[in-house]
Amino acid sequence: MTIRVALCGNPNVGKTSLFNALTGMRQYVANWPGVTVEVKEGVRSWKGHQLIITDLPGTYSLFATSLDEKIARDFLLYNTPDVVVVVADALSMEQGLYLLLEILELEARAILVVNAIDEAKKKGLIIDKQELSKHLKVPVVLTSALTGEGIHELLDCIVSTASTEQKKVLFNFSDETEKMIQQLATLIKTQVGESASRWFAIKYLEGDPHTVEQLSRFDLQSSVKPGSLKSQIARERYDHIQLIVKESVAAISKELSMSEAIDHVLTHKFI
Ligand code: GDP
Ligand code: K
Ligand code: MG
Repeated sequence: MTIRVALCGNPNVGKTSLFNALTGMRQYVANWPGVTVEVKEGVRSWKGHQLIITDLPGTYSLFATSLDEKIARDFLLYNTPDVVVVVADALSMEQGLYLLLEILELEARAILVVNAIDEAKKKGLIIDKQELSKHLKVPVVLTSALTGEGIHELLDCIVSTASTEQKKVLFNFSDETEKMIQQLATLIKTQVGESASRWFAIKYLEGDPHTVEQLSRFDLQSSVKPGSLKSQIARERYDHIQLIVKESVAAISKELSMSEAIDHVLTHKFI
């Protein structure tokens, strides 16, 4: 079976290092018409499967503001890879988990990779992948692109995830927010299609410029203002992430208190 895999994540979390570890020398620059940012693809045979892996540009969110973000997002939206590997840095997982929650809204088959686990161990942090996986409802692999830890496990995980059923929406917002998302999704579903309607509704309520422009033809402004739930949606995602991190990260080092351990991983503070 051929499995198309997208590697995505925030800048500087080790995506390209993982990409190199996964594909070795079998890589090339993808020839995507109209795309000026260099995107690499590579192949890897694994247990009878052919993996085609794309190293997407770094992105903090799927809110398409920069060219890099637009490329990553369009690839996920329109090329629909079989498996999306979301790479997070073990020492600043929070922003990576935020991106993962957004990607899950696309109903993608996702895997969370917590990379630089060597650094986390050095700092005395324990990251409980079972606990993370239980809360996020996606497989979690701990890797180090530096030492090679977890690379074979990741390859196995990609193969097994590719054959699982497509995931449904995994994070539910508050009742109030869900109600607005569903109302808007119903309004736009004949235009954008049933399956993408939730995604577009969320992005419209977040005020995503690309979505607002796409939906501008439908005169929704009389019923819902674009961006009206921008901070609400972000806050609900971050609250959820903070809970997950608190349950999944522990300290082994005596010099590191529990709260210091969590502070390492939680970089975002809501005011
Ligand atoms: P990208 O921007 O996500 O593609 O990140 P890169 O692969 O370019 O890596 C960014 C930096 O982190 C480089 O200096 C890598 O050597 C380093 N790095 C990547 N993965 C690991 C890892 O697992 N452990 C450690 N200690 N460093 C890593
Ligand atoms: K780094
Ligand atoms: Mg890179």
